[in-house]
Amino acid sequence: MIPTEKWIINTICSKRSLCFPVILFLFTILPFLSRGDDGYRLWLKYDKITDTAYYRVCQQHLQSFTIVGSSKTLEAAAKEIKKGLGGMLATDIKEVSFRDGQLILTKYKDLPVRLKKQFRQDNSSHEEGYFIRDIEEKGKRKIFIVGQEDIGVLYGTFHFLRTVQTRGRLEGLSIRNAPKVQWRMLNHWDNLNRTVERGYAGLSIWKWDELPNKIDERYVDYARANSSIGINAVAVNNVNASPNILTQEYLEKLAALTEVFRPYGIRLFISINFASPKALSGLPTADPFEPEVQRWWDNKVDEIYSIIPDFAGFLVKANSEGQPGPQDYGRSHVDGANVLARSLARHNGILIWRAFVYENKGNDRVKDPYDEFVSLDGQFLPNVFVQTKNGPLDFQPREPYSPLFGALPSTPQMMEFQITQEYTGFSTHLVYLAKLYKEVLDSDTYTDGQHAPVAQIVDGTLQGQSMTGMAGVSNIGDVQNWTGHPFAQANWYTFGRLAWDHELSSKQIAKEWIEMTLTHEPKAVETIMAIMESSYEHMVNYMMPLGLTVLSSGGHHYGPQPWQRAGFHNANKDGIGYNRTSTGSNAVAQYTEPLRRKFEQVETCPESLLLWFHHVPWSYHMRSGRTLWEELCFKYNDGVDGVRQMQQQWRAIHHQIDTATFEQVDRLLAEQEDEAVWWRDACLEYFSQISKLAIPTEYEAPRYKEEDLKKKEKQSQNLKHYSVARPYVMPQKTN
Ligand code: BDP
Repeated sequence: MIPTEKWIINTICSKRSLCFPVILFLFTILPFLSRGDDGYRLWLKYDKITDTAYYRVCQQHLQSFTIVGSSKTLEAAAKEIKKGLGGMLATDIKEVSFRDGQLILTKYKDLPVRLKKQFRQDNSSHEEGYFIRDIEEKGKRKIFIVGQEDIGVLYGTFHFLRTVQTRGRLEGLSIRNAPKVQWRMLNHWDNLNRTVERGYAGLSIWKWDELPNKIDERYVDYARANSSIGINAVAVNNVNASPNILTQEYLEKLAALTEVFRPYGIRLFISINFASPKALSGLPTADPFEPEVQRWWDNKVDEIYSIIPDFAGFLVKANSEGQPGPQDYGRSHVDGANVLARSLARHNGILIWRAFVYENKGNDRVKDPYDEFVSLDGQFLPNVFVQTKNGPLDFQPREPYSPLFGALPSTPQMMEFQITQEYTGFSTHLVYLAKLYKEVLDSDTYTDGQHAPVAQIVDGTLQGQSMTGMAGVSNIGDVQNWTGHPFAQANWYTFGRLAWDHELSSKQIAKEWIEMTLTHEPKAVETIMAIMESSYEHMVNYMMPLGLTVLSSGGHHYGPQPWQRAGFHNANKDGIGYNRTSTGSNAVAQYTEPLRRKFEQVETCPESLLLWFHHVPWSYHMRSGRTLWEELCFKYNDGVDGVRQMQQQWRAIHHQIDTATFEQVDRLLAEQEDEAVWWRDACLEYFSQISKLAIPTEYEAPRYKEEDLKKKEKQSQNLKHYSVARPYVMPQKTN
């Protein structure tokens, strides 16, 4: 039990002479002592093990370690062991000789011959792979963490620490692991002025003005956290990219970051602006067919590699939402991508070209990525990835998977998920996104007429792609706990874990994260798991149920504004929804059979996507027996009830949670409840006016009436702390 401030003061005051100086001292330090967990350590908490039986086992077997070989990566592994086990056992972990070590960290090739033989079956040929084995050697128990390369040793170390953090059994430990996807990547949408596009957790963690001279400790902890979940690449700046990232000044800053990333196996990408040759060197054009443009990129790429020898490559948003691109010169995406890819290939660099393109020509924009890219399949150079958002529209709460997955058999395709919650509640709402990621990865594409989940296209097993990757748009900022909402950390965590192994279940990942981050008390773990597992569907229900999309405000996307979004929901007095069948935009034709037929028929279309594919009469009979209008009312109210249930569940376990964290989440859940009600009231009020149908009386009366909604809408326009898009605007040339 931690003594309260009052108790301490009373006790001391009973000894008069001590009273004044001690009180003065306590007032100075108490605010720091009682602050609680600030969330900075993320899931790498390493607090002392309180389960005495487990503690004893660890104390007996994990007092000392040996590291075979030397490199910065192995040093990082040793540091992590000392920090991790040192924290959990509350003791110093000693580095000792091979003979005495209880825990051995080594590469396979550095093992003595007899052990190499013994472990032959376990060895993974994957360069990032590792195995962990508990064996008895000459009467002593030893745990081996063995990597194919140094980075495998580090990944194995994090896996081992996770095992202890989640109180896994050590006896007979036998683990063999390697990632399923090659590039597991975070994409930061961080601007060079430190604002973060769609970031809700403060400013960018990259302090460009201090770099390259000052290395913030946070960079190291960022690298540790990423490495612990297997992330091996980051693009540090916004896809709406400033050309300045390519100046020598910034390249030097970037080089300093790579020094921090390298030991942790993290490779650097940057987002570039396609018109950089014009903006930086005054070339008259950025036309990819102009030899001087190719030369410019060659020189720039050479310069980058002379400063950052293991530079990974470029990420490019071109001809999308006002960004410059090859189409400005009548060239195709292939033409644009290949000019950059050619320069990068000379150094084994990679180009990631985004498929998020749409023209705003009044057509159904969800068709654009497929229409633009399918005909280009097979024409990109081998070092080009096409990066495709999970759905065909834009990170909405629920979309069908993007039909580009499966449709580019000769092009490596990188999945792009959003971790930051642009359309899913900012950093105010508790929404566990593993559910969304899994739903997409598990979607059957029926490519080539066979069962083929999106995951098998992403990991290359179905179409034999040589490069594979998964990217997540980061939710990280410079606030103390990195992500704003403490549960938003779980989305960063889950993204990394799924990118490493998409077969893990959302439950499994949630359990790990909870035990590493919040509590080990079984009842509380169960309850939090239930909260997390249900949270995604609640959010879909109170924001955009039944396949509705983009009902959020324009610009900042905070809060509901369905009255401004008619083009997305098409509600009128007869019905609601976007007709994407053959009688409408025919986007359904982009899916293979039997999906096409399934989506085309209103009777067979999954109700969760009904209004994505169909315009449906308000009186349509749903499977529940309700009419569509009644179902909509039910869903919105159900979503709100879901949040209230999460509040109750959370309150029921407050004794098992650190006080500061408990209170923060409790406050946020109250805000989430209010915003869920706001969403429900705004959407139902508006759709009720359009459909001329009343909200059934069985539901609670709205909290927000029309005039309140207007007020809220106005207020939200002025919310400064909600980050908004600040695309880079090309400077006007004056001469
Ligand atoms: C949209 C965001 C916008 C991004 C864009 C993108 O609103 O800020 O720039 O996606 O992915 O969802 O490029």
